Amino acid sequence: MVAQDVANDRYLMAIKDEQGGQKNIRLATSASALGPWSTSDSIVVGPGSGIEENATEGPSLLKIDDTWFLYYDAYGAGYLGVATTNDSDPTNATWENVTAQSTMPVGPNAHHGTVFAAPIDAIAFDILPFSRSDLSGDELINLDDWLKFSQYHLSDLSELDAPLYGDLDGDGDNDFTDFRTFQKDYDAYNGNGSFQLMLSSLAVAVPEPSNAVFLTLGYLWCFARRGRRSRPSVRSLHRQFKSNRNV
Ligand SMILES: [Ca+2]
Ligand SMILES: [Ca+2]
Repeated sequence: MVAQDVANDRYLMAIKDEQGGQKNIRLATSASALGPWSTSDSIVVGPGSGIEENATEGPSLLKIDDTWFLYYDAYGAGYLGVATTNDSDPTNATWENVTAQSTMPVGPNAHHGTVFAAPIDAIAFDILPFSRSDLSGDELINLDDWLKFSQYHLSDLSELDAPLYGDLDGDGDNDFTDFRTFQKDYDAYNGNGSFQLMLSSLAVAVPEPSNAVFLTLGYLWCFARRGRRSRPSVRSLHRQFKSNRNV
């Protein structure tokens, strides 16, 4: 599969290399989508990589924001996987196996596949790809889920069924990583910018605010004050949120 590497003014092709019976996946580069191609020495997944030592094939490559995703069929081990890197040069990068944090097709007939980015409403998918952020279980990602997430943000989840209280990456807590994931899922399901719009709507009219809403309002108040000087980053918003929770 060919993907455009805009940052490096080139094209990338994820290939299966079977030389010497290796059956691993590497990246090739070219100035043109039509080639000629130069294959990188670096192995992303498969024998010789640090991610999967069994045979792999069927790669599909995609970049979202600053992250490259390489999906692969680890048919030697019997699963579909995905590895990511944020390196500016993915042909000479350290890749991370994020399969355990992803929702991948399973079953005996799940092989290969091609990935592409598309608006959720354009392909008529339901909530399934983002269902981890549907904390209320109503097959929607909306205000109710945010209120539940924010209520348990930075809380000890050891006595709870953690995924239902905002532990979206399965490491037993509801922290900044989970916050970023919730924000991305919310925007992916409702449209880019919808998370910020939802927060803004809380600032103007909430009939009988719960404790969680009060926290959110405090969060937004800090955001508004800082916004007069400059637009805060997501990380700085989180710091303020964390500060409000500790009051
Ligand atoms: Ca929900
Ligand atoms: Ca977590």
